[in-house]
Amino acid sequence: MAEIAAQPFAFGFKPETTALIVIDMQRDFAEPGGFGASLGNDVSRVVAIVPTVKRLIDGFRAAGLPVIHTMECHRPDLSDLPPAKRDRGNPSIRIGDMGPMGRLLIAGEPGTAILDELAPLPGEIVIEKPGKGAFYATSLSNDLKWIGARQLVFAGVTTEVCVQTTMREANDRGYECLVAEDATESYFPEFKAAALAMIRAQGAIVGWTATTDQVLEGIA
Ligand code: TIU
Repeated sequence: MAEIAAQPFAFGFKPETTALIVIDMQRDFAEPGGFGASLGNDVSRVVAIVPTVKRLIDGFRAAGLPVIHTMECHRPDLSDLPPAKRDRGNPSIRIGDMGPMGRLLIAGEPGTAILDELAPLPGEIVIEKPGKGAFYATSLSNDLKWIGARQLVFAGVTTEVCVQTTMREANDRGYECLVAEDATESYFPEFKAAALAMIRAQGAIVGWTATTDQVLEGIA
């Protein structure tokens, strides 16, 4: 068993059963005019982690380990968008409405794309997900079984929404989960800190946390 120095204690993993999941590093969460900004958020915090996420992705690729990307998005006819999600909050424009980068959070629209710097390579798994969690209504469970993954490293946005929801889903499905602390971000620094703290509390009740350097050192 290899190890990543982590909190609350070392994360044991087998390289051959470990994958990276990069959550929702899309223009819609990182650029003005996207979904995140429509909710009133300052998106600059998301932009700031892009180089770190890239370093993590590059490390997994260099080690020959799988990189999986997710995208929060909906069908153009909105048939997978529950009114409870569309009507949430008091946004300036809603999911499916036309914005400066196309229709918000709709598959195939320019704003829904993964940021150019973090674009998936041909052959990497890309999960389009209608929920906050990446397991709900997607092929992720089957994909992870197919590649034989048992340990999952997480990066992406936002820490307390889609990253944490997916980690909790993965934890309940028997995966050992670690989130890279500096390769995830929230629009609310206090929510990020709280999410990381609650993930690793109680003896890693939901998972482990480590820096990108610690992860890269562990998988090298
Ligand atoms: N990807 C993700 O976290 N979706 C969100 O809607 N996050 C918010 O923090 N709004």
